[in-house]
This record gives sequence, structure tokens and C-alpha cells, in this order.
Amino acid sequence: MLRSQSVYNVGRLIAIHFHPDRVAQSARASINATTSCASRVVRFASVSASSSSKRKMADKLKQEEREGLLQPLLQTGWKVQSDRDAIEKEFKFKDFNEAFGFMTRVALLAEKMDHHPEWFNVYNKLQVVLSSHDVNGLSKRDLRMATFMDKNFT
Ligand code: H2B
Repeated sequence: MLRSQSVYNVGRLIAIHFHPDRVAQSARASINATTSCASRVVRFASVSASSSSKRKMADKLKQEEREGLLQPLLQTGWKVQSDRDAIEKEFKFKDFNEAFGFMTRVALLAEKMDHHPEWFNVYNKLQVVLSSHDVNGLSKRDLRMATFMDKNFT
């Protein structure tokens, strides 16, 4: 029951976020709705993630595959950090509502993957750092998440 209810709520979140009438409504109403649905979504996703408790360790990117795999991301503005095996990018949105909607979509993937971004948000700006803590460096999980972010950034 919890699962099907939550799936319904996931659907509702998406409907609220993209419905043009809602977009035109006050940002406060939209953020309240998104926040309330997002907490249910994260609860749903946590159930999914914890039900597969045997998490495989990520594979750290091998030296020979790094350049080829990172190249497309470097072209969209991701940078390899100088002091850490991690990539970073800053996203700028129209307002907080847009930023938070984006973060909510990424949060769903993060819970599904059990792989979480390090991020810092103020109003319409979002600074993201991606790295795989279990291998202390970059893995394909980070590349997948970065690609997802690029695709969902409008
Ligand atoms: N996120 C990231 N970026 N790296 C990890 O190694 C990681 C994670 N590990 N999210 C997960 C959670 C681990 O702590 C849990 C216990 O599965």
C-alpha cells in the first residue's frame, strides 16, 4: 500500500511541477506543494533503496578510460577539482523554485542509485560536487549523475 500510494504521489509531484497553470501561480504555493510531495517521494525512494541492501562498491575510473569518459562532461562545463578526484559544476536557474525542482528530480535519481551529490544551494544557484566516497574518487556513478543533471537542466 505504501508503495502504490507513494507512486501516486510521485506522479502528483511531476504533475504539479510541470503544469503550466501551477507555474503561473505564486512561487510560494508551488514550493510548498513541491516540498510536501518531495518528502513523500524521498520516503518512497528510501524504501526502494534500502530494500536492496547489498550495495556493490563503485568501480573507480581507470586511468585509461578517464579522458574519454570525462570529455563530454568537460564540454558542458564540468571541471575536475584540483585537490580532489571529483567533478564540480555550478547551475544557475531563474529562481529558487526552478532550482529546487531540479534538485528534487536529482534527489529521486540519487535515492534510486544510492549515490548522492554534494551540493550547496542559495536561491537560484546550485554548486554541485560529484565523487564516489566508497572509492575516494570518480566512478561511472558520478558520470551518470552528471549526465542526468545536464539533461534535466533547462
Ligand atoms: N554517495 C556518494 N557520492 N558516494 C558514496 O560512496 C555513497 C553515496 N555511498 N551515498 C552510499 C550513500 C552509502 O553511504 C550508503 C550506506 O549506501
